[in-house]
Amino acid sequence: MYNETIMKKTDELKQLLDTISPKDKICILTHNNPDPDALGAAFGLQKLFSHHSGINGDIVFNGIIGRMNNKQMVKLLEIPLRHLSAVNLDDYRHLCLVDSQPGMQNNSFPAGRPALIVVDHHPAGGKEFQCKFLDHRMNTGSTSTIIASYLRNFDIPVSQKLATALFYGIKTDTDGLARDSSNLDRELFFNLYPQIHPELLNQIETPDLPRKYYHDVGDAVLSGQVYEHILIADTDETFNPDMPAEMADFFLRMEGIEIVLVYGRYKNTLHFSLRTSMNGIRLGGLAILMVEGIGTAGGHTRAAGGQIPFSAANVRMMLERFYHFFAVEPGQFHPIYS
Ligand SMILES: [Mn+2]
Repeated sequence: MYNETIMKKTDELKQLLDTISPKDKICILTHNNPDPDALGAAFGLQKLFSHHSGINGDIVFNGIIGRMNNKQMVKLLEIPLRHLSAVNLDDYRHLCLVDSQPGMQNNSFPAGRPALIVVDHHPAGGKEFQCKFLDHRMNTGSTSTIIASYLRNFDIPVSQKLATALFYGIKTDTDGLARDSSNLDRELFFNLYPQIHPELLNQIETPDLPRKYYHDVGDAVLSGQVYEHILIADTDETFNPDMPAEMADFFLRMEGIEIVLVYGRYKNTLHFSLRTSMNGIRLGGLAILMVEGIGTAGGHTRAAGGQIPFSAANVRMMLERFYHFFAVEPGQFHPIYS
């Protein structure tokens, strides 16, 4: 069933690419603060353009490359990136967006401008947009999977570095096929594996960490408060805005903990991350609720996050909404060490 869809989509994409002039400037935009899946997908789509149409598209992102793993990925796999602040989107004839959709809060796609190609696996953002080619597959575990299947169907040779990027994108978004994965994810995961660079993948997955990292870990652990299966921690001032996300994953592994909120300040913004191992809670919706009127948020059912301008009042409001959602009170929480 899914193979039929892919073949149909492949034909549709081929027809579209054949209408593009090699002189056209193309921008491949990721969502803000791109994760490995967005980076892998963008890198793969760039290859599709260069191989099929002879166009060297620019990969453009907004925000930051946060996690140490993601920084290593970009560096070691030599993913050519441009920051949105260094380009003018009006200079591009065509805009593409991967791992997000125009109109969603988590990307910088210019409002009202039509897209050439949009490939995503997140729930629709509810806003209408114009697009020549849309591949939106919510039952697929990663956008890298979809892009990798195009490269395979187009018979485009994939370098070791690109294979590693796509593989790492699939691996991180599906937790190594342990969650949210489809047959297509499995297929491409195993198809790419013999082509990856194992040493580089290892250096991406376990990068050297600066001492500041351990300082943030200390803050998070010492501030951690637990009530029943809920844990809340404050990483305070962080060296990297992705620390709350990293610490949220870390705390979710604690025995008995099923819901985690970690927040921390980076410059003048408070970043927070939500994680759960439970079914039936829609964390993306909760994150949006927590920032209503004060910030931006988004995410999946089991992982979500957001940002608000840092102020005591904003932090209080965000926390109050979290407590209210789970019908708990701050006084019920106790330090991890107690
Ligand atoms: Mn993704």
